[in-house]
Amino acid sequence: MPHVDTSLVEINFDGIVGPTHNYAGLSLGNLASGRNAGQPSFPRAAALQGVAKMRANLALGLVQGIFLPHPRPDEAWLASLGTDAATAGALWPAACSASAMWAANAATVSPAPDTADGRCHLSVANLVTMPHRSHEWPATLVQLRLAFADEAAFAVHGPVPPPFGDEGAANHMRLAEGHGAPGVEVFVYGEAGGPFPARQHEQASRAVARRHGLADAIFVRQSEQAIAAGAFHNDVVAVANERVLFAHEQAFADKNRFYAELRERLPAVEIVEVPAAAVTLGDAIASYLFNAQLVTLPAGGMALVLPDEARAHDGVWRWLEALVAGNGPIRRLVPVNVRQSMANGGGPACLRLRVVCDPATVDPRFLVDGNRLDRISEVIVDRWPERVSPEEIATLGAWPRAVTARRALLDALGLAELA
Ligand code: SUG
Repeated sequence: MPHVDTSLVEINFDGIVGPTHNYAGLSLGNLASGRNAGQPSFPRAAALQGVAKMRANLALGLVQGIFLPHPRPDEAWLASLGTDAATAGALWPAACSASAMWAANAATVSPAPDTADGRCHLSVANLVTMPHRSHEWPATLVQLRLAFADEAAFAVHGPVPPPFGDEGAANHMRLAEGHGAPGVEVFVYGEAGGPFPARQHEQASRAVARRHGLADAIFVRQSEQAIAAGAFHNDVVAVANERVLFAHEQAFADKNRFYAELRERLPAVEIVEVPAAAVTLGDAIASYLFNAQLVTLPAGGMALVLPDEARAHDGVWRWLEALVAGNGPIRRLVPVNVRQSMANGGGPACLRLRVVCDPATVDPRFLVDGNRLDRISEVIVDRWPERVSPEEIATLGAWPRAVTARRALLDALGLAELA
């Protein structure tokens, strides 16, 4: 039996949806982003949906963390491009994007049992493929360095240098006998050639694995069919938790080789595969059933925290109900409403970054209980815009209301140093 460190638990850090949340159609290959381009957005509802999801996770007995919205519009980024709010033109929507909410793209995390120096390693993702996401990493890095400042427990790395695109944990899965046991880390990369950009470069994945000092890593190519069908990240077609891999049959380019490798490294692995005959790739992407948080419940068994859209899809829901009725490890379905995020291609799993660590080693300002979520909700209700349209965004100037709203949240959480 491998050594299991029982002080280590999985914490889900959710990105709080910022006050500039909008639909600008910025992500080629992300079908929801394209479909909803130009629609009005509802930042207050979006942020409250995120808070409700965190409450649902707390109710399951899970430990919950947060990341804060970034300064948007990003004036510093515009200045580095020689422009500003008045003259940004086509760069303006990218400067305003609230895309940092999708914390699964914030970083790749290798828990302590997997790394050579026995610390939990985090590499901030460079997100270079999409302009609106490419300027997230500096503000993410500041938060990672603050939340995980304990150098005995954590090592926080800067971004992999361009041109190697790295989209963080959305293309990374960890399989282990338990959170506190040594794990196999799986890096899923894309390859250019299809109709949409492949956002995760193999060399970025390999660089992260080397920097984290991983003893056991597997590199797997995402299938071209999956990217072409709209799976712009692996977490749209697969998710793993402890010894369970839950994946679509067409998620990987060479699944037989991958599964064989996985079984060799982790004989206890359980692969729950959804056949294309039951759920097509198109239906998987439309319903986002794989963009679920697959979590271990404190009382035992696993739950899938999935979007309401999965329940609304008859075929998908029937398949899932049969799954939990069987004798497998996934015992419970927990649908949540994250519709505002979903309309930009971000499901429950996109909104969170998983970090396996001892909660006592994390800056407590980044952890939440019911009371802290109440405080966050109050600021959102008070300060977040109810509705914004793209026309308004185009004529807002520097968007002072968004700037003061974010500032109020930082003050309420004792994180004014992030201003
Ligand atoms: O990078 N959407 C995000 C969604 C990210 C989802 N993350 C994971 N699958 N882990 C993206 O495509 C849309 C922004 C816009 O169009 O306004 C956007 O950036």
